[in-house]
Amino acid sequence: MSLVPPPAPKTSLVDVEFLLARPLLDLVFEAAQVHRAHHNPQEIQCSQLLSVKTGGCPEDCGYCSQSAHSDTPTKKEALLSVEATLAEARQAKAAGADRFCMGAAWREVRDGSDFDAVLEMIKGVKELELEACVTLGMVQPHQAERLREAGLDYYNHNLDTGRSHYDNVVTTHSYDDRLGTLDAVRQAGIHVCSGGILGIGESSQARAELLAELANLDPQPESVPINALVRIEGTPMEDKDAVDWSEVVATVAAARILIPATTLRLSAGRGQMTEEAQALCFLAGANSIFLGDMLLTTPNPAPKSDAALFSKLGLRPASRNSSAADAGK
Ligand code: SAM
Ligand code: DTB
Ligand code: SF4
Repeated sequence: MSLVPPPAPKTSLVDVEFLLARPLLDLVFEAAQVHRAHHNPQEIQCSQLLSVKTGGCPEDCGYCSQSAHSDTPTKKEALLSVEATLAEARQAKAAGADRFCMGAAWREVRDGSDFDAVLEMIKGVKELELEACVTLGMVQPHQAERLREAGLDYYNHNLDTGRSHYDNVVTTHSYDDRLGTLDAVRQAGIHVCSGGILGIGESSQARAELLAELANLDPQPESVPINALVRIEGTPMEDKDAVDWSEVVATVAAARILIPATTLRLSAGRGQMTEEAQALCFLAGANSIFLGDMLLTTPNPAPKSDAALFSKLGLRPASRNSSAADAGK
């Protein structure tokens, strides 16, 4: 008799399409139950983002302000210094973030002085007792190992959309390239942060494909960002219709049901959502946001308005345990 455990059942495309087609409030109700079985529903993990290398990216991702293929208001800059980056990280910690995420507009990591500087940034962020996350484009296994050795907790690399739509969004790298990077990150023992964007011309099938692809990663990603397109002047997607709030809520709810243990981030696009729509996302299982005035190159809701929203909803940053939160009242 074989002692090899049977493979985990795969999430099929039909399963996800069925979920997304359910009446919205039924879906939210189930997602809220799954959420409460796996997480404290009052706690929201708070990350802060910083673009450490902005613009001039050789990739042609159609949504992105930083692609050299698009003429956008974002201009190319050199890599920030380690000192300037750590000064931002200190401020992020003081403002309540527990994770600092650094983004570089690179196609891929190249060995050399810039990568060495990013490794120093990661070490410095860890010394501040913050979790460290980076998003640097494609990485090879030996580079992922070096990131892990520097203390990196999370690597963000989104699948962005379903495989059938990917070539309509990017042509300079492939879906399998993205999966290869996620594999290198996973093999190095770094937590995987991978999600997608809504509103980039995808069909509901492509959305379902994305969720099935993420749910079938083994192990499932520890962090899943759901972004709604921030329309950037000069990109091929500047005139896309805004994604309806109900579709963001449904996607969040389906992701929570399919990937129950993950930290599910309501990521770019909150600035275009009402408080009520964000509240439904939190009810449906979103339990992470970016704090701070800026994402990478575009604005994020003001920290004051996020604090007011948390107060109305009885939410608190996950880094403040309940006794600390009570003491602060
Ligand atoms: N170069 C790296 C990469 O491609 O993974 C990292 C940077 S990229 C800005 C990280 C993610 O941000 C993208 O994969 C996409 O999901 C999201 N993103 C980028 N521009 C966006 C926009 N205009 N609106 C919403 N999300 C966006
Ligand atoms: C993710 O999924 N969203 C973040 C983070 N990972 C790196 C980036 C959002 C970028 C939004 C557009 C901008 O500010 O340039
Ligand atoms: Fe933007 Fe990243 Fe694509 Fe470069 S690889 S264009 S930074 S999303």
